[in-house]
Amino acid sequence: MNRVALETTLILHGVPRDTAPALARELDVIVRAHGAVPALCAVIHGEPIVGVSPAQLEQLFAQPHVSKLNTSSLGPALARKRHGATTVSTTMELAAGAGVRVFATGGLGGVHRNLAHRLDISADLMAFTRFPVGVVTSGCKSILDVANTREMLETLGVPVIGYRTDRFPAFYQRDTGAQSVGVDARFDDLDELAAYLRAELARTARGVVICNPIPTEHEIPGTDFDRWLAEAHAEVEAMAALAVGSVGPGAAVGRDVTPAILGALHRISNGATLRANIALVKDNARVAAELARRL
Ligand code: PSU
Ligand code: MN
Repeated sequence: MNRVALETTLILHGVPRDTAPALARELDVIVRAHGAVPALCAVIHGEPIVGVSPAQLEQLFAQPHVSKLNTSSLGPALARKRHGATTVSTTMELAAGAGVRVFATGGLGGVHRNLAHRLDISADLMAFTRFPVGVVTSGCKSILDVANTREMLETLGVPVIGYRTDRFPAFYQRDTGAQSVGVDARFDDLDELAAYLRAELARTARGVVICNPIPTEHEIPGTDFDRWLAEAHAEVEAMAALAVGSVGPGAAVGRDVTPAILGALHRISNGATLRANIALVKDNARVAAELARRL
């Protein structure tokens, strides 16, 4: 049925609340304009939904807080009839269960930096070994350890495909310069990519990472980004340090790290990272729709 799964964590936690409803609408329009049917995923009152209605989305926006669910916290949220935002891992789980084979996101979760201090690896990566969905993504967020995230996908045996690129992109950047890492195969033609994807998903129970780098005109220069990221990390770490051993407000550990750093970056960069984020997600929705239409 040409459906394209979309996630709600990006909408509810990845961008500021005042931009979120417009982004959700735009993604819906883009997917339809390219010949596919959007299926926004979420958990509402413990019900897994693949194709959230506008009224249900309103309901989520009206909540003061909606938990970000990964594959480990999905089950308890269902059992307790909670609301939840799906991340890449849980959107893949719901999409696979509903027979949706293509999903558009912004960037994957991955291996966080500073591994020696704390082991923090997103459940997104493991999800690719279990759910047969092609995920169109601009690589993994450059707030992560991009090279080690790419290595981890290799270790897990997950195919990493470059759409019109042979580098593994780093979200705000098409490539990571000196740290640049490659993909398993490059496809320039959507028909050929769709044929490969159809065969791969039918042959294995694995997902496929389809890298679509940020459009060149929206790329953020690496030197600007590195400066902003250093500031954002310092802020988030200072907050976390303040809260150690207490339940202090502002503590960002575990699954709160990604939204905290993204939020700090959007602020520090004066909205530049937010604009880039929105641009790349929209382009990924377009490519995902083009693929879904061909499956
Ligand atoms: N892409 C974005 N913004 C986001 C995310 C992805 O452009 O907010 C979300 C995705 O839902 C992804 C999650 O699954 O961040 C990763 O979180 P963690 O590192 O805690 O696994
Ligand atoms: Mn994590």
